[in-house]
Amino acid sequence: MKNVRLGEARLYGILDLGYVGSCQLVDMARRLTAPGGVDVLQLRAKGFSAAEVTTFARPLVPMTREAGVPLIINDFPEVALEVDADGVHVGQDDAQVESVRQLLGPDRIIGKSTHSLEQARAAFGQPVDYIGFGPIFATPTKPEYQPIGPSDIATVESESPVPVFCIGGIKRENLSEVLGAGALRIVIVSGLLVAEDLSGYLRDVREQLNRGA
Ligand code: TZP
Ligand code: MG
Repeated sequence: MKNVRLGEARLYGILDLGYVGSCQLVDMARRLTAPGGVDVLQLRAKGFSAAEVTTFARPLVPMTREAGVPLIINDFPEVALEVDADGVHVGQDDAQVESVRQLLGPDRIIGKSTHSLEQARAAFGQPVDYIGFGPIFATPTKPEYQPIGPSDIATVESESPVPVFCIGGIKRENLSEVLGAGALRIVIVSGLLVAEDLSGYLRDVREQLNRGA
């Protein structure tokens, strides 16, 4: 819920069913949210129905709550409400944020994807708690999107009234470039989900985030 301090979050992970099988969701969520892990976790299940996403989300709610990590549901506000998740993430083509806010009430987190400086500025006037900004680099996780590069990160960071999570093709290997461009918070999807040594990967990323640019 909102009492989670989103502003202090630096690392956002996504359980993406494109990389994780439904049977591995709980185990991967546990590993991602262990101490030293992600600060926010999203469930992203493209191509699955609301009923399926509800089934995936249910066991994640008590375990993420126990870990103190907010759980955000991609695309399905009604599922977030049904399973009592902490919030929802909507894209440019999803429901209007105002109607999602009306459905979820004031206390749940709403995040919105933005893919340009213009879309980010438009989101600043909406009842969102954070924005995603990207894809910064090309990524197989969202292949149909043109990467926007790191050049507008500093402007978005300086203008945004809400936390900004830079996303898209961000890995341990290019993180310093993103931080150097002014990013304060990042999302890593495939980098974490396919890491051979997840805890080592998380440790390296957190070290870089703590060190800053
Ligand atoms: N939105 C913009 S880029 C992206 C999303 C969901 C995918 C990011 O995934 P990865 O694997 O970290 O590049
Ligand atoms: Mg969406």
